[in-house]
Amino acid sequence: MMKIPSVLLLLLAPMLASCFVRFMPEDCMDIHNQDKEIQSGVFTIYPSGSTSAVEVYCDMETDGGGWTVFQRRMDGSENFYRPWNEYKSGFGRASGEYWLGLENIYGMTRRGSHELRVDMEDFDKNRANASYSSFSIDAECDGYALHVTGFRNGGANDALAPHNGRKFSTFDKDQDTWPDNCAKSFLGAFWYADCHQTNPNGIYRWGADKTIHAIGVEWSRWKGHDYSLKSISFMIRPVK
Ligand SMILES: [Ca+2]
Repeated sequence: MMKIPSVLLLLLAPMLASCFVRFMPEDCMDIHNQDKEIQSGVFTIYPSGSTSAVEVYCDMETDGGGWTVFQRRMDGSENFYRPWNEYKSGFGRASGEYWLGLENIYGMTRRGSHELRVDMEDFDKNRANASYSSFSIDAECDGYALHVTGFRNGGANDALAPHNGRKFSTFDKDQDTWPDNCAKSFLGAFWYADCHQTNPNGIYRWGADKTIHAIGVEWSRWKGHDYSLKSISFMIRPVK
């Protein structure tokens, strides 16, 4: 067998490596753009560079597809009453209920314009959605403040308007505009104001429940403050 001089291997190494550049999608739109036929499911994306690999659920069908889901409730299997560090880095499983993490959401939206779509379902199989033509969040030093405008009604009405411009709060980090602690009072974590018109990270309660006011997984402008939804998801994609 012919021996290849080691010095030649050293020279060839960068060339060989360059032939195997890994596909590292920044979001679900990158995956969708590479293969328009690919179906919804769990994929690995790199929202903030090569060391930021994270699993997400990609919606490749709704309104043309390419959506990266950053929040999803569907069966009450995951605990969403969690501290700041977990909302910062993310938790749960991409195949089920999860929160992608504020740092990952920031990493995605800082690169350019994004739109947001919120889909929800009640326990009687009714569905509704709310879309926003512009969505971004600030960096952690600015409280991951929410910027959402351009509402389009898909039957759910607008429950996010009062949250526009608000910082993110958890039970252990109160950045809301209320004298008390919204996250503690309504058992969630969100861009609370004083306090909320939607509480997607609240307590999963299987439908109508007035026992404790407004702590459920709710979108008040659709089902009121005392109805906890069967499912809700927040997803974003870049806007050209
Ligand atoms: Ca407060």
